[in-house]
Amino acid sequence: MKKLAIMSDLHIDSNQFGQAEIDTLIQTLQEEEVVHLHLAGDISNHHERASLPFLEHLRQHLDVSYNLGNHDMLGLDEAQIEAENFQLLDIGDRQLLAFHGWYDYSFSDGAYDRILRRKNLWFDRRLNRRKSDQEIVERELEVLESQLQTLDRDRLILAMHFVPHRRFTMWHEKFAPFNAFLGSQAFHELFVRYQIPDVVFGHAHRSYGTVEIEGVRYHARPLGYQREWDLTIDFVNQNPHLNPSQTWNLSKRFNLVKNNPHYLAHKKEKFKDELLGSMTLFEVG
Ligand SMILES: [Mn+2]
Repeated sequence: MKKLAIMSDLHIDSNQFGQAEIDTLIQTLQEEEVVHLHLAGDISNHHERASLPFLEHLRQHLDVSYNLGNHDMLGLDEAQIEAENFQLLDIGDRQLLAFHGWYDYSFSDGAYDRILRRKNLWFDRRLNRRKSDQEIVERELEVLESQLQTLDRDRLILAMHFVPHRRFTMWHEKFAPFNAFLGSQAFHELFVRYQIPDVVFGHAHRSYGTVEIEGVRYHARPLGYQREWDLTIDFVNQNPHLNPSQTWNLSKRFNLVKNNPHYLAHKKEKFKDELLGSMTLFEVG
């Protein structure tokens, strides 16, 4: 059975993907009979220098498509971002509509001026989008709805980068202030109205698996940063002597083990499982 795989948040630059990681990814996809890989954003911070060569490499082995995440947008102008948005692809007996998405602060109950000040601490301060965040979301919704009106929704899969429902926002007091920049509830409302069966998204580096809300099946299995990977968290848990302060700070935990030869061997052994856990697979005939 041929499959479509959707992954997100590979962050190949931060995660230092080299030949070994790329080979394991290709091998894993081939073993799963994946004929098409879609990447739902945050491939890297360097779209032209890092992501495009990576995508070309993958395309020697299977079909690859993508939509942009906020990290991919670094250094791109609005026309380049627009040119990559809303791609419609026939993949076996399913149809994939991929778009970037954005955020409109609807996941935050904070005051508007505080949200704007907080944005100066967020990665996206480095992006140069020409419209307000609300205007960007309105435009995404407008184009999306015009497409949904014409498509056979029963076989449709949507892929986007940003978070479409507040169920998938963060509760931790350290991260909750940044919910404003995760996505918009307006996407979910549109999906329900058009009875969309499957939506895959990423952005918030937390894996929820598959969760159905009001008839929409959401799939969230971002890879995220190496410090967040199961294999890293498991290794530190299994080797408490390497973490004498018993910290749960993921950066600190990763720094304690990242050059440890036992960790590197463990990573090599478990990387395929990490990839498999970070793929949403659809049988496409
Ligand atoms: Mn992101």
